[in-house]
Amino acid sequence: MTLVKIREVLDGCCDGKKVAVRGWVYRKREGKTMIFLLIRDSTGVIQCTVRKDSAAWSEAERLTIESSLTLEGTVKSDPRAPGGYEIVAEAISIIGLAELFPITKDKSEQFIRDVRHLWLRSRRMNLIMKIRANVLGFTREFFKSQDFTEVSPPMFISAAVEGGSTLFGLKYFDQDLYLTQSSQLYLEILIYSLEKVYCIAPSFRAEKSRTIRHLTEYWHIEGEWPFADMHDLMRFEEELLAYICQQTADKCKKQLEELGADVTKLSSVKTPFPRITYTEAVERLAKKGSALKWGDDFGYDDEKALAEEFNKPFFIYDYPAAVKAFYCKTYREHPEIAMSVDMLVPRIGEISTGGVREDDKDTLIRRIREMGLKEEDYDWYLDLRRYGTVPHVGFGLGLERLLTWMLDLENIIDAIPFPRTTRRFYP
Ligand code: AMO
Repeated sequence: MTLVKIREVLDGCCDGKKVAVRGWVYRKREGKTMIFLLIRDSTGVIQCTVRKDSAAWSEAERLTIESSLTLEGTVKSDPRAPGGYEIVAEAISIIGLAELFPITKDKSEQFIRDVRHLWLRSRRMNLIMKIRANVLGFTREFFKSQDFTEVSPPMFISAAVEGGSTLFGLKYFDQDLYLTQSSQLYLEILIYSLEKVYCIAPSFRAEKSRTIRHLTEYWHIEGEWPFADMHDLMRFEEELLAYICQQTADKCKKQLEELGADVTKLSSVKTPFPRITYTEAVERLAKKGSALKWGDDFGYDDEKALAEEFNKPFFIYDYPAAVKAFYCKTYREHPEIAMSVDMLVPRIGEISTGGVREDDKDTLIRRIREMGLKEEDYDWYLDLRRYGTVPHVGFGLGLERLLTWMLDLENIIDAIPFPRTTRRFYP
């Protein structure tokens, strides 16, 4: 008897063979002479049948949903079985008999969110988490192919990156510190040693927004490199996104289909992406009846309206400096415009922000003061402009926003196993 993973049975490698599978009871249906079990492991779900005259019958009768077990039997191809194969059970050994499992079909969305630790066993969450892991893998592959070095920035920080309103403060022994909102400033330090760097790390935002695209803790894919301009940046970002989407469509096709996601949407992501300036975006919105004026920041509804027109990923660049962070470089002849770029996708709006960083010490000091920040908090950051300053660019892409779009998820909370929002932090 060989111990196999369920995927191997479903792939047709075990037809007619005696096998053992180890997993959990996903569903159970009891008839007078036959018990149907759906058994799941990390790789899939297989139908198992237990006949009344089999030695496995008495154990099968005791089995409850989510009990763990080892089941031995013979694999049989059967077009009626989901996946085309079933195991005719000969022996069952119960490992952990489950108490009455609280998740049943009639349970509300609210309840399912409250028992996240159990809901993560669902087929849906299993598929999402696997695709998420693959997306992280493709991201690393792409950065590596472009000679980037992966680095590990700190999560405890002493000054804001993205403005004070979304900072989480904490007591660090007897000091006041914060949780990082972005690793950008630390990546900027590292370019002076490693040049092209990236990280995939958590970012924290004390954001009260209750939308389908906000978490208080999310995973941030951030890249930074020297001797590059806005066009290099946009080219890099679109190539990264196209690579991730195409690899996912190709390598995760089965999982995407089972999840009901649109594979063609992903395989058709091709470079170059459309690019419009902020000014053009404001004009487009005005044509749709929006009252937004030049200088205002876009809200979620504006972004969605713009994204509807393109129906695929696109860029908006050259934003008003006043709505962007202190580190954004501005045009010498147009100091009111920042060399900043957002990538947007349908339904979600912005999934990444990036730009050229201010590399002139005096201009940076002026921007820090104008934004009401304390110069002394950024002394080390100013050192980077004191000692061998270089033009450089970078961006941050929110992993969960990306997945929400890629997998057509209704809400960002399903893109991460343990979502943190204003109201959710359990377990
Ligand atoms: P920004 O603040 O725009 O820019 O964040 C970059 C990207 O992070 C994601 N994101 C979020 N995802 C989930 N929940 C949130 N609350 C949330 N907030 C942001 C989005 C967003 O596009 N340092 C700059 C980027 C740069 O210029 O390099 C930054 O953090 O996908």
